[in-house]
Amino acid sequence: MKVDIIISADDIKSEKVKDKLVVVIDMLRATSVITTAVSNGCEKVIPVLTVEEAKEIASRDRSSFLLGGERGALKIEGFDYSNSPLDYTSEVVKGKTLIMTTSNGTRAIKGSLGAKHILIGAMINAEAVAKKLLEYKDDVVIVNAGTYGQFSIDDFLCSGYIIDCLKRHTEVELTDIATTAHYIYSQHEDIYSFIKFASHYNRIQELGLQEDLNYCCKKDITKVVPEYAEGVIK
Ligand code: 3SL
Ligand code: MG
Repeated sequence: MKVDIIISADDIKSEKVKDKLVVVIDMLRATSVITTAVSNGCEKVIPVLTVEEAKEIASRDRSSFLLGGERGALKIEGFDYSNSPLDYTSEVVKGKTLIMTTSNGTRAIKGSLGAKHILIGAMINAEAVAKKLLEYKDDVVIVNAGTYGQFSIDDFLCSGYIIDCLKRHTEVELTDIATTAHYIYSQHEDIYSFIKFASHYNRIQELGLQEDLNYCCKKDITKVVPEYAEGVIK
């Protein structure tokens, strides 16, 4: 199994993801939100690029559609919830459809169209993602959402952990960037000793959202692996 990494949503090239097994990672916080919502019984998540599109879809059935996401890490005016995974409890999401737009994560998901499978990965479901990749048995491209088109330490570290999980079960052929992600993870298995240098980690901390960070840095608290197909994540 070959494993490669793309470092941000802006760096996705369609020929790099075409027919590949893609894992999209935005551990802070979009893919942690999606994984949490689906784990807690959300029926489906519809990722969209713009606030206007999200509001238009939600207006079709306000009783079963939830609006969630962020701009600048903050709740969007008129939305039900922000991009905090802790908002998406089973009381809130059970049986609902979440319409979601975020700065980087939803862009990375939609930018990966053309892949054979698009899995949603985070620290909280990394081991389960690795197991699903082993089931699908194909070459893997880990798409890091990154932060506003830039490389982001958080997603890279999470990629390293998923590679570590894969390596425990199979032989992997890593590109240089994938080797680097795995090396950095292997030196920082506790996560905090390296993620503390990530600019986005610090932005979320400055907003007083340490509980979100603690939650998103937990490893393997769910076995749910959401998958994006035909416009919806389930
Ligand atoms: O960029 C995204 O998609 C968000 O997850 C960023 S934030 O953590 O909500 O600011
Ligand atoms: Mg992010």
